[in-house]
Amino acid sequence: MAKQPTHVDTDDLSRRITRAPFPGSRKVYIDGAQSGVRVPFREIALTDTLVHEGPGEPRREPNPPLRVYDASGPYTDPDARIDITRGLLGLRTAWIDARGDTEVLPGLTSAYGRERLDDPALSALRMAASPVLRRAKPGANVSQMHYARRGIVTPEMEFVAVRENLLKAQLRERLLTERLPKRGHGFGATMLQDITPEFVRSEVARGRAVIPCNVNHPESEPMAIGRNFLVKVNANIGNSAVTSGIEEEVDKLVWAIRWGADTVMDLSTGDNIHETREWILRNSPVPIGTVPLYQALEKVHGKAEELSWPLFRDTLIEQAEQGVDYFTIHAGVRLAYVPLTANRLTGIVSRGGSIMAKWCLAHHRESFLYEHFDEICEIMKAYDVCYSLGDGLRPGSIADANDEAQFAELHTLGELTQVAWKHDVQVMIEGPGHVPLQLVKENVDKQLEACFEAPFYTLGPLITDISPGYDHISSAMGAANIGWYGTAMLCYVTPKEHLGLPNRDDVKQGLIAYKIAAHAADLAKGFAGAQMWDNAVSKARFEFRWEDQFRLAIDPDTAMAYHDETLPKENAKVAHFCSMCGPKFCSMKISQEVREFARLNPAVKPDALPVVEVHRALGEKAVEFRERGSEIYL
Ligand code: IRN
Ligand code: FE2
Repeated sequence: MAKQPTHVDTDDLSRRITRAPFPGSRKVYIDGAQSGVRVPFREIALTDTLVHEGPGEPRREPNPPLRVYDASGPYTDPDARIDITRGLLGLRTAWIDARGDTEVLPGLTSAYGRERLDDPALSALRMAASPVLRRAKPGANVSQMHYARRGIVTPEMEFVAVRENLLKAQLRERLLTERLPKRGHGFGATMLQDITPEFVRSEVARGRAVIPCNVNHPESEPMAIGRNFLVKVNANIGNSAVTSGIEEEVDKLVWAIRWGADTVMDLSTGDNIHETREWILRNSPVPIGTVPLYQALEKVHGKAEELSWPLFRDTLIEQAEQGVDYFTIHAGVRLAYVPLTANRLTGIVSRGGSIMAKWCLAHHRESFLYEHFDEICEIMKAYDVCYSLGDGLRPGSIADANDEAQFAELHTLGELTQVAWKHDVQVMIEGPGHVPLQLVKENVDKQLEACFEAPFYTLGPLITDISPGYDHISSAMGAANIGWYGTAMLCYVTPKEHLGLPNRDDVKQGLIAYKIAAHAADLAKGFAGAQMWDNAVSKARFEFRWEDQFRLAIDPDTAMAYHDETLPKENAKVAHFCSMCGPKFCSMKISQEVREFARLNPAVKPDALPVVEVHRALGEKAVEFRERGSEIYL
């Protein structure tokens, strides 16, 4: 056991946090038209294409900068002032107050929260400022779904619309100015229809999308999870009893969002869960999720059978008051389903699921989460916490995929979705786990039907069990597929899965793998504009604009480091080859020369002459080419 930390080393924390903008990129903000929202993007500057037309200086053709979705928050904006000890500015505070349906609380009202605050021994673990706490006025419901269903477009919805519409707006702009061919620019099922604030509202109203945004987490930049929006990625962080402190976890948060995490879950199970979560929430521009059951179990010293509804309820209030945006609630693990797992190869692999199964068996009673579900909804709507209904019976091996236990639970999750929706509480549904490729699609089809299109949020799935150490790869393969079929958010898996607590580097590896999977799914779904990014990379590659290729890469640092490993010199950045094929075997270079040759020798164009003539002309050109010394590799 690590010894209990007694203070937070803020110097160490400030030193750890990575705050540089991405290479060649700047943060830009686009204003919404309705409620003064200011939505951040990353703009990647590109260099000119050099067109060589005969001797002399090449002609320069500019490449317009590319704007991409950016969830990294103020950390990548050099102009933003950040004080980690006080937390980020409350972007949404004014929006929340303007609605007039919340009241300010005198302080934490949960018994446990008050206990922590009253304990002087914990003062050195606290942040320099404590936030203003809010809750719905008696009888009010402050969930985005509630507003949406009453026809209200909130600033949160408008923010999401601007964010999600960026690709389409940019594509349209480019089509006008650049007259791009329609083929291959990301036209597809979703076409070029704008994502309007009204569209976001309607998706939230019908439960097909969620905007997790607790009124006590005003620091968050609103984002949507739903299958008509870009596919999102969640990263899990959090300490455990054996390793890591608050400094490391806050650093992991900032690091995770730098590499593209759209939401982060704090799965801490070790010491000081309450304080760790406070540091994470106050410094997070992305929604934060938790599994409240983990902390509840800590409170009863790991004895599942000692859990109770009042204790769990107090934990929910504690976390809702701190600002957690979504809760994993394993309410689908019903007493009757536990025996269905008896013949499984790997039983129950969900932590939350196994805790609930143990409680149900120990008391031989129906789950208190299932029985008190309406009361949980009352808490959720008082702060706008979104459900992430846990898949406590998900398969933990290829052998157990798509079995009776898994689908029995899924149907209960569907039933609970309707209960939550009666309260106008937002819901997403968690999914597997371990599933072989050929069974992946069935998971999405069944989920959409059983849960009335509530957003699906899956853990991978791993498509094989043989990959310890590389589970980020085998699960990203499953994730790309399940995302393509309609999963709205992908929970990352790191290389440490099944082996240990991920460190900083594992977090990055997991995220990169999942950003690739999510983007691949966006492409496959035909999200208009998604392919602009691919085209920009490919054009830079074909034109040997190395710097552009690096900065457009999903991980610019690694792309550049790998290139420079063999060709570190500055002049290699303009060379028309890399060390993989060398100067003589670069297919891109050869095909550029073929094009150039054809352009300068229009007579050899096959359709310009009769076939015999073409052959003669080609023969002549071949002789001429060889006579000039076959000098194409200059
Ligand atoms: C996502 C989909 N299915 C499970 N997850 C995530 O797994 C869930 O959101 C949480 O972050 C993590 C741990 O869940 P269990 O093991 O307690 O079910
Ligand atoms: Fe697993």
